Amino acid sequence: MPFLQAAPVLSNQYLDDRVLRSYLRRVLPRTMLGAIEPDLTDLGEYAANAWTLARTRERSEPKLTQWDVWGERVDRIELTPAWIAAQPLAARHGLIAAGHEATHGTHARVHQFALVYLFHCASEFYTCPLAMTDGATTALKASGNQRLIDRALPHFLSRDPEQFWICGQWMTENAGGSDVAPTETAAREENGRWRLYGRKWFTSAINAQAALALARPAGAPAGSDALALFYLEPRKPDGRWRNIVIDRLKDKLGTRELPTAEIHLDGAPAELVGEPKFGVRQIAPVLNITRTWNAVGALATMRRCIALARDFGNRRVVFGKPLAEQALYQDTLAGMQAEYEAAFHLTFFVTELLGRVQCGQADESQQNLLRLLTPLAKLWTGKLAVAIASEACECIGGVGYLEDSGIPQLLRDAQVWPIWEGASNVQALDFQRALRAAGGLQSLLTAQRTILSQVQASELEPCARAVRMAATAIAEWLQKASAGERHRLEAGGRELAFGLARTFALALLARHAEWALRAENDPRPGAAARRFAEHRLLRLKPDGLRDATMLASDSY
Ligand code: MFK
Repeated sequence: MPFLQAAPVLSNQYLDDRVLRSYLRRVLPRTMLGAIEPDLTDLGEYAANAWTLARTRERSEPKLTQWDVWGERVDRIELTPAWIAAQPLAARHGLIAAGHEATHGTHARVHQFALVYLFHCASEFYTCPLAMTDGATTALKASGNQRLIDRALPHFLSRDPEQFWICGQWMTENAGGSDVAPTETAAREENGRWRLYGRKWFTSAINAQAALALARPAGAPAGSDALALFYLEPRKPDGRWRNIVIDRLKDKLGTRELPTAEIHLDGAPAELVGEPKFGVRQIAPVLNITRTWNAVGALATMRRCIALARDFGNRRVVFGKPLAEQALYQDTLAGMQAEYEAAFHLTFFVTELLGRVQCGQADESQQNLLRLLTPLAKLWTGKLAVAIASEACECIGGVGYLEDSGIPQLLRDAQVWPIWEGASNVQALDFQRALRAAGGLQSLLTAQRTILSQVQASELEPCARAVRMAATAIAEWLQKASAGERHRLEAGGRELAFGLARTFALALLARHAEWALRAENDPRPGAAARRFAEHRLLRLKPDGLRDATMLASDSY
């Protein structure tokens, strides 16, 4: 008998998901859950099958053909089979619509993001344009531009695959990604119509039927305040580009199925979304929505990696018994699971807040809380997804390092979470921007205390204690850092953001554990909370700047 290893398999990704299902039972009305469960089950089945299918067929990537055989510039893009399947699937499951429809009131966002979480790993990052489309929907609604609302939203929110459109977000240029102030794309008004001229350096999902772009109106001063936000439909009904040239598709570490392009705009017709300035303020709703999608996608990556490592542990026998029965393997999985469960509750709490804010049912403190927690969730989950993907790769060992196991792709793809939509340091700085606007941590600390007051079980006391101790340490650190120069606070910004995210997440996980114990007699969330509390919550440095300048510029 030759030595064989059994490949990990996935069962229905909804029915098999204890964490998601337990959470939905707590937060959703029973009738609503009953109504949406068949759809969640369908997507869970699709996700499991897509994993098997992806392992058995030839890998494909989008292909750009710039010239046709007769010498005409065509810039035609062929999409992967999963991308072709994704558009009708996204429309039919309402992956954007569900988040905006009134049917489930304030629960609309929880419903939508449960769908997104199940779909993401089967989507080959089709969730990227979906995220941008959701963001564009939110930004256009906020703009009050009725013409564009009437034009674009019926497409973005359609459940009809024939009508459904996706929307790109064209911000990044050669001169700047994190900092958009040096944007060089110019907008000129010609014969009563705006036209854009310039180069966009990263345009994700270039096949989108619409896009939002930042550009500087001719004659406007330098700086980011002078940028304006424009809406475009990049192609004519016959598919030809409207004064846009696709220079190339990017050769990326991961997300290779996603057609990310470098483009030239050579008089592309566009429409102003709002006033011809303050475009960053107008595109900010897109950033906050896509950052939420980012956190949900990162969570989906973690869940997928843990599911594969766990299943592998049941199949792989070493030293005479399955890995799953070995103490150190169990301990490794437990650590991953605890981190993921905490991240899950933080991320889905953000979606709950988003639903309430969107329905006008959030007071000022809850609005502040959403603004504060969004960059924290994006920052922490992005980093954690890479760590968990790396750990899962190691769990599966040598085979996990081989391309056709599918695990390296998960690891490479995971690396995008901390980068796009603003890298970790951008999130840390955005959190400080939000903190200044909110006038401090009050809304976050008050919410955390309220959540913690619902944790009564004695077995969860170590968790409550860990939250209280961390909150005190953070408040003291912040008070000291805020009293100094701003760059001292900035230097500690990453650790402050991680610490707050982890502490708030522990409070949420402990609250869910309390409910699970009482309502379902399930001790597992409590075990996850205790385990997470044992992990380090904070790594605040007494002085973020001490030694940093010297070490950062180190050379022989
Ligand atoms: C499942 C898949 C999900 C992910 C898919 C994503 C795929 C998309 C791929 C990409 O396109 S990646 C490119 C994304 N680019 C970024 O995320 C940009 C990163 N940089 C930042 O976020 C910077 O912080 C920013 C460009 C916003 C800095 O710009 P400014 O102009 O220097 O900032 P400033 O002056 O502080 O803010 C201008 C206004 O915007 C202010 O409002 P007011 O004018 O009313 O004072 C800010 O408060 C507001 N603002 C900025 N960020 C905000 C915000 N408001 C709300 N929320 C925010 N996050």
